[in-house]
Amino acid sequence: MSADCLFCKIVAGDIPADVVHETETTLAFRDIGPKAPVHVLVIPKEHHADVAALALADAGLAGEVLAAAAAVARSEGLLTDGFRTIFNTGGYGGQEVFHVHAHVVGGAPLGPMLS
Ligand code: D5M
Repeated sequence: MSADCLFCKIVAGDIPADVVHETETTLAFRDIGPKAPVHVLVIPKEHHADVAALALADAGLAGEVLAAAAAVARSEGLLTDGFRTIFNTGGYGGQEVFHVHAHVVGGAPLGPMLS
């Protein structure tokens, strides 16, 4: 746990979240400002700043985050028409919360990747 981390506070239950999926090591909850009909964030409960740091520190846990993202896509009904999984990383990547999270977005056509 990182003291000033928003998502660590969600894991700890200190800040409420609309949780849609949970495993021993991961948590998934709806984004507070959804950019699509379905917009869920999937995080490891353990604090890692971004996906690059997570993959270097614990590739197995990175895989568990991806498996949780796929489980969310299935439970949210996104597997038939498709969805997008995004890890914003660092300043140029547009990352605002420095606890690694996968955005799982779908429920409508999303257009070209970088638009
Ligand atoms: O995305 C960070 C995302 O985190 C952004 O889409 C808003 C979301 N966010 C911020 N605070 C909350 C809370 N409290 N609940 C749910 N979602 C939240 P990034 O990739 O870092 O730019």
